[in-house]
Amino acid sequence: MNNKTKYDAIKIREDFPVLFQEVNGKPLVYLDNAATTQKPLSVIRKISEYYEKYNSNIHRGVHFLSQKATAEYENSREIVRRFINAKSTKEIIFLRGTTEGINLVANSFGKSNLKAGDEILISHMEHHSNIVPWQLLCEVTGAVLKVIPISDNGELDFDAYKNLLSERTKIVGIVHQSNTLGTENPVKAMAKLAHDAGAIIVVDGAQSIQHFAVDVQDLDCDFYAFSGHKLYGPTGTGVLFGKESLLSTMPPFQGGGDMIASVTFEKTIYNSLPYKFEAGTPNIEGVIALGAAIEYIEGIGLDNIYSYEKELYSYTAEKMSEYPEIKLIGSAPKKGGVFSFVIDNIHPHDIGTIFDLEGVAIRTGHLCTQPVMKRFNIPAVSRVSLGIYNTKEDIDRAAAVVKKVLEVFA
Ligand code: 7TS
Repeated sequence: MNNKTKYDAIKIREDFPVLFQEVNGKPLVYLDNAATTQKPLSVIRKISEYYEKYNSNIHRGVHFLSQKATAEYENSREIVRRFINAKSTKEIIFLRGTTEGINLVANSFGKSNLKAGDEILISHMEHHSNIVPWQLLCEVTGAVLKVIPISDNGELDFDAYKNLLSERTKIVGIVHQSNTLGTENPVKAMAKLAHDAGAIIVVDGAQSIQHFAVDVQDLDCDFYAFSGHKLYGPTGTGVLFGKESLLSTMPPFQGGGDMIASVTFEKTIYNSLPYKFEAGTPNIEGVIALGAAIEYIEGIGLDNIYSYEKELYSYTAEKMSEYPEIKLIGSAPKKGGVFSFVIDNIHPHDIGTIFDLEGVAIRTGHLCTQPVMKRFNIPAVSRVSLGIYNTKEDIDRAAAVVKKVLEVFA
């Protein structure tokens, strides 16, 4: 699809078989895309193709099947490199997801570079997976975790960020787009300041990679982690981009097969990049199908996705504003397709249950961002999160459920 072609969500929907079913007697509406996205047929077929035609272990067989599987796996690496504009495939590490990517940086870079008194700076809107690995690192190194505050509309306090940076700061960890507030953070400007202070920056891209174009060289981030399953690809797959200059100095995260060049009982020599960080048999079919997912997304075009989802978010906000009982959590001027809300005196889990009875899937709870809940003094939220196949009709269905919720609890 080029920029002149009209975005056709109805046509895109047809590529997603799971969307064509009834739930509780109503046609399914899927609005839980921030938790995970559905998979297009091209991804599902790529997984079957692997098992039907060339299931085999990679990087170790001279036989045909192994060579074919290895070529497909490495082709995905090149697809990812191109997708995020990394300089080299040496900088693309395949892992289980965002969580594992951040844990790799904390364990490998963190343990070998941080000491007592050093500081790690994260924001108040981080997902638990960009909080806990740093706390674990602080426990073993004596480093200190510092938190950049956020404003009442869910924006990062950029002045506070500048003030918190110092020669003690060694790592800045920041979410590119918040899963709860939708806030898009100014990663490029943050990277510049982090580098000026002598720190590295690790970006949690779990909620950005599927919504807008990411260029790791332009952002000048040191690490960028994302999950395949939120990018219309398989679960159990993910990517950690890391600058070669850093990865080459870092020790392995795990030891085992594939990550070595030679092993004796006296000494092991590690494999070259990126294999040094890919111990053991990976999710081969998942990584191969992740390549298909990225090609699918590229076929629609991230700029098209970005503008369509912006438009659909505006429609969502407008529809929901018809109910004064709804309180939106997160209204930063720059935000993506995430609408988290609370309604006084109605628990989000009750809201979620009524949505489900009406065939509309949304997420409720603390969304693995308990500090955000505390910041806004709420126990939990209900969240509508948009994907490429959602339509205005989906939003109308969600708004109709809100009406029902208000009637039930009147
Ligand atoms: N970072 C952010 C910003 C996330 O939203 C999530 C998952 C993760 C990291 C972890 O990703 P994983 O693939 O490694 O598990 N977020 C959500 C969510 O919002 N609802 O369910 C999972």
